Amino acid sequence: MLTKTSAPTSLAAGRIQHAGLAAKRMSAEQAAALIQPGWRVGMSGFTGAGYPKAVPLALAHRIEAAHAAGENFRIGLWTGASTAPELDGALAKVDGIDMRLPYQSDPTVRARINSGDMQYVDLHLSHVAQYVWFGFLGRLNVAVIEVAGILPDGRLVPSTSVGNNKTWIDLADHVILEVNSRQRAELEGMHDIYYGTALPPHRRPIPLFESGQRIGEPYLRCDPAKVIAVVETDAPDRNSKFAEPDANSNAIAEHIIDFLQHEVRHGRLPKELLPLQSGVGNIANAVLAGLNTGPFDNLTAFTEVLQDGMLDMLKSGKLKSASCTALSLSPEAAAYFDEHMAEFKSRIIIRPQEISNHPELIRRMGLIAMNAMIECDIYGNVNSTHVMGSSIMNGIGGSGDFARNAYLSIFMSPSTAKGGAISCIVPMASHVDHTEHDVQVIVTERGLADLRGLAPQQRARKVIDTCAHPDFREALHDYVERARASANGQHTPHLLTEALGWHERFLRTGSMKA
Ligand code: 0RQ
Repeated sequence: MLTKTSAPTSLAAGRIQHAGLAAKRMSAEQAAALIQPGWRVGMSGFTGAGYPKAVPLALAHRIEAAHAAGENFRIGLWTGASTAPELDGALAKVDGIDMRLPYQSDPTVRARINSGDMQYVDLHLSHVAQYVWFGFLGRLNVAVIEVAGILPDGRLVPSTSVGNNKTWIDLADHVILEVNSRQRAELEGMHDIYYGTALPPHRRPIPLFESGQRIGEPYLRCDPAKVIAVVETDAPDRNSKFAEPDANSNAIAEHIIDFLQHEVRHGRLPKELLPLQSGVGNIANAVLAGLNTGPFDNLTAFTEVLQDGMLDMLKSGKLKSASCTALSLSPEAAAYFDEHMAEFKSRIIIRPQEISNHPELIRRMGLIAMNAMIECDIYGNVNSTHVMGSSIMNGIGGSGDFARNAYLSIFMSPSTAKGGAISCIVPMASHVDHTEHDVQVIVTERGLADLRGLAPQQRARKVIDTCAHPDFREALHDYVERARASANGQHTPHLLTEALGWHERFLRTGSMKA
């Protein structure tokens, strides 16, 4: 159990200690007035943590007024990942975003993308920073970054996420800083910002060999001359609640724990496992809750998002340390974390997402990647992003970075959705984010299918018998049998006119059932 203490931080002397930057303080409205129509804006924020709270709202009001006056005003919005209603939601509501990247999860943004009003470029999270460095995405006009404070020499104490902030600050023509005094001063020292990345052909290995290792510095560097505005805020992160683990999530957690024990017994995993990566959402959180009462000790995590489940594991001591790029906590967990931050400091490392999601590091450390999915097909292709082939849910986020490069790549979902009308195991995935080549384990509440070393037809049998809901099992077997009888090849037999028929039937009748 952790005790409540506080540690001295240099921010005790004030949140804005650089005289030149203190002189650039202004209101959010004045700062938003500096952002021009058509600009590409790189904002901080990752899964509801560390996003700017005031300038995006002021910008949304400005855009709304411009539209009312008949003017065009939209921006390109780049972030770390999903943000919050005050940022994505507010800007999407006024139709202020022309193009958005990468991962988002806001209902208004989702509706705009799915109605065709907003362009969405869904990138692997590890690719974003390097694509901007490569010049693939054009010039970044301004960065709007939340920080916890500014030191006398202009270095920045990062907030509750790092995401792409280093890249945005390094590459943007201008920088607007939001200094949020609600973020605890004790965050200082928790971050590890690595400045050793370079562009090909000058890249060198990243010298990170263990998840708990620090290789950078605790502050973001920022040229004060680029800063055009400093805005003071005092507002909490989004901090969404997690659902209590339900029977399905608990069953999924049990299957995964059994499987990991089996792997330890067979000498394929050490008894303290390998660093854990856990995706977003309620199921991922429930699996962590299962691990917290499970048989493994001295665990480590190298992940993107630190959710409640991981904080509980740090609290209980099951987890020694956690490396992430963002916190994503419920209000209760955030309150606990705030009070006990000083003790967590040595065990939580918040890094840029180009490091937290780096394929080189994921492959080297041999992660156990556990991510949720929307559906998978009988051959093991996974859809993480699209509903019925066409509508975006959130985005691929980091799931592809981890799935391709992990030691073990596990995808999980309840066997059905929408009250049993949808089978999450389908003949053919209506969109593919993770191909059969990147998917080793599929798990639903029904069971866990270990697909390693299995050929497509063996995989199909395993996935159907182990993971599919009994309501759909017979129809899936029937599909495979008929495909085998008439497909043009026997490696991955499909009935091409029927393969997506289950999705089409759902759209027509409201159920995938025949
Ligand atoms: O819909 O919200 O209308 O009820 O999808 O489903 O079961 O609540 O699952 O919250 O764990 O999200 C894949 C979307 C799962 C998420 C996904 C409907 C279901 C519900 C949500 P409602 P659940 P979760 C690193 C890892 C991609 C990014 C990623 C995600 C809603 O995990 O975005 O993995 N992953 N990043 O009813 C139609 C189906 C469905 C379905 C579920 N087969 N068909 N609808 N739903 N299955 C972290 C980051 O990258 C930041």
